[in-house]
Amino acid sequence: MPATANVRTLRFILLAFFSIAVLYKIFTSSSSNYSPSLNVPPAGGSDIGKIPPQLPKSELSSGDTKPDSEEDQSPFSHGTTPNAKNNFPLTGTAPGKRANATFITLARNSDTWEIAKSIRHIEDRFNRKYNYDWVFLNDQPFDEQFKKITTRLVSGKTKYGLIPKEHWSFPEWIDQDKAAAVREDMRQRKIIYGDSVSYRHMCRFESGFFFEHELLADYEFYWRVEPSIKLFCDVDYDPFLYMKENKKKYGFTLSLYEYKDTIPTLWETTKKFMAEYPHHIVEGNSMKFISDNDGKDYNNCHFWSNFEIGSLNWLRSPAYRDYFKYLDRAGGFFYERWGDAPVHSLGAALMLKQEEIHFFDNIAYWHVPFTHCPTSEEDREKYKCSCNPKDNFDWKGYSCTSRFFEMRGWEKPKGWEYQMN
Ligand SMILES: Nc1nc2c(ncn2[C@@H]2O[C@H](COP(=O)(O)OP(=O)(O)OP(=O)(O)O)[C@@H](O)[C@H]2O)c(=O)[nH]1
Ligand SMILES: [Mg+2]
Repeated sequence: MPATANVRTLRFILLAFFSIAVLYKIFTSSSSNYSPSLNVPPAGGSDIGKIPPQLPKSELSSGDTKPDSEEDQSPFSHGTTPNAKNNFPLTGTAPGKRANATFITLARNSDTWEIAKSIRHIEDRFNRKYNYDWVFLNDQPFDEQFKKITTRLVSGKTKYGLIPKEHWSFPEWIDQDKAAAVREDMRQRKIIYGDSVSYRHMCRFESGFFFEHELLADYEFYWRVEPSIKLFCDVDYDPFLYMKENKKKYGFTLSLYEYKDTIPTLWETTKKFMAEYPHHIVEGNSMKFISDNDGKDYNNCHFWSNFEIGSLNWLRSPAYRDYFKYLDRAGGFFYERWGDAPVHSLGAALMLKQEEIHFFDNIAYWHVPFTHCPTSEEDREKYKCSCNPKDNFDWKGYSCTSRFFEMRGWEKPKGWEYQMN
């Protein structure tokens, strides 16, 4: 072999040796970050070129959930403001008695995932500790997927009911041509849901029939839950028991003005009912909440019925049943587009005493597009609320809650002025 070839071979060997040494250094120094605490085998020449070791799954998860005793020594506790532990009591089933009550949801199979979200809000903030039942109603049979997902999420018993045909159809006295002409007119005037038949069946059902369903027969109180709602605060007391023990019949969180074009003759019809059934109108009612001139006109104020905690016994009373039958005969669910919110509200305002209607100020609630967030800073702290108080609708121009407070002679809570706009 010529001398120049020997020199080249020697240079190549030296270069290769040098490269291997550099690579060895790189791999051993990077893997040393893992090795001391996680039992990674010591890096050696045989590991060069292999994939660096991964964190074992068991180590990853145990890092997230440290035993309590270790918590105070955590490096992350320095420079933070940890909550006192007893502010977050361990959760379990709340002790004590329960009311005879259930959640109630009207939904379609296509609402599965939106009602799933609502259920998680209710369960996480309240029901996982109280385990109340949940009744689901539908005008079509619920499919297996709906039942599977909702049963999985509810901590109480779930029950699924089909709505009887006569509660979800046109009564025989409705003139179909007249009803169709109204829908076409409302479509042209772009009135929301104005051309919808199913929305009208829904409003009529929620106004007068849901509480007649056999699955609700044995319950005394209900809490209505719609798809896509949110709760922002813990509900760490039992609102059903509160209703029972304080003789409340109807509870709300949001109130507002109804869209006049959907109820042109609802008040005239209600006035006729009042004249024919004066014994159903109670003394000490809430006429002041719904009228500014002692009943001559309706000011369109109503409680927003997508959230309600109420007494089924009241809805099943002769007074409310007579009222619904009277309205149904008049045909306004189909010749106009009467909503269940003003119907329940007028019924509650006229047939209940003021003290029987409860404002659930400490239940922070959202249904598109309105938020109820407690005005009081103390409540928002006590119930661990995540809502921005500026979003609170109560004191804004389109809300009727100020009127409710005025009627009751209540002072508005501290800080309400900052939430007006
Ligand atoms: N089974 C069934 N449920 C319905 C139907 N239409 C509406 N619902 C339910 O009735 C309730 C009210 O309907 P929504 O569509 O939420 O009416 P809304 O709250 O006035 O309007 P949104 O602003 O769209 O929420 C909800 O619980 C719906 O899931 C229907 O055709 N069949
Ligand atoms: Mg809704």
